[in-house]
Amino acid sequence: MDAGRRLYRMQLEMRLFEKRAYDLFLRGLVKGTSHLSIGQEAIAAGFGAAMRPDDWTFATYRGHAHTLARGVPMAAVMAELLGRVDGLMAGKGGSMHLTSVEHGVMGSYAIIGAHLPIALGAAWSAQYRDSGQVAVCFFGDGTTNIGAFHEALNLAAVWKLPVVFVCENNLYMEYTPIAEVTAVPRPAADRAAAYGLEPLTVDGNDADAVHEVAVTALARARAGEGPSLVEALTYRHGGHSRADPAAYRPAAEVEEWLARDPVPAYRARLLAAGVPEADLEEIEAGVRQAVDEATERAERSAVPGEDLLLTELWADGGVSWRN
Ligand SMILES: Cc1ncc(C[n+]2csc(CCOP(=O)(O)OP(=O)(O)O)c2C)c(N)n1
Ligand SMILES: [Mg+2]
Repeated sequence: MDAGRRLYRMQLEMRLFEKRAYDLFLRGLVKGTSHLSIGQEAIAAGFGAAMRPDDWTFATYRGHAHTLARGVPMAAVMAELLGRVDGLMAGKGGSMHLTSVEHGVMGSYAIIGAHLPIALGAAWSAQYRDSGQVAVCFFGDGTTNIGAFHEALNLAAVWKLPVVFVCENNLYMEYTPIAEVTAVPRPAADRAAAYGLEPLTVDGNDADAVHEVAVTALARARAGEGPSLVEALTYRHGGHSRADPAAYRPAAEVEEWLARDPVPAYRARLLAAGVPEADLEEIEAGVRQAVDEATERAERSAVPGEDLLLTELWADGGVSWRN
């Protein structure tokens, strides 16, 4: 499959997977909360397509797309959302904690900013071992106002670590517009200079543009030239989490961004470039079938039994010495 078709397929997988996840939530099958990245798929796809299989992804609670972008099977992610034994973590983690070390998905972190220093640790290990691996760390605009963001950026720059920081600026934190609480218009790019980095912004709704930026940043990191900080401008179509109708957003703003939906825009670009409609329909039918199959497998999978309650838990044995 050529690069354009692949990027279209990846974005469509993310889109249809998350739409299905939302349907399953409405049916009461998805337990716990979940955060969709519908509207932001071009970023996960653009980076995912540019990364080497042994590179690492560090994601947030909004991490379904980033997990799929690394080739994690859809059925395992779907079953995890449903809390079933065939889930990625046997149903014990759920939507906000997707992890697959095998695919380089080094966790989804629900504490804002917590994973930036952790990504540095991975990058430091790659630098020490001279492995050529790169850590790619995704986070939101709101994260740029957390101390860990600044600490991580500074140390990454000082130690020239192979890490790419990707700020997905979707204009909102939970319910607060980022512009109301930030001293500069571009929360990530306008701060890059403080760490000796280039200010990089990209249209986060354009998978080709993101892919191009990703290829350059990854090559830089691999060549020992240190970190990059990319600010990708985008918009989430829905609310912050499943419980949020997002009524705080101006209707005109929502309209404007819906008109820039990355998935139909990419389809139109491929058509304009001469890709036959039938090829796109074939991709679409394939993705629809994959989502249906993943749903069926997830729904058929069993709910974890009590035997799993005490497996894969970590304890430091503290009770024996703390008191
Ligand atoms: C340290 C910390 N403070 C507050 C929260 C609550 N919280 C969860 S998501 C969120 C907004 C984050 O916004 P942003 O970084 O822009 O990411 P987005 O949800 O837009 O992808 C907040 C404040 C948290 N999870 N962790
Ligand atoms: Mg945000």
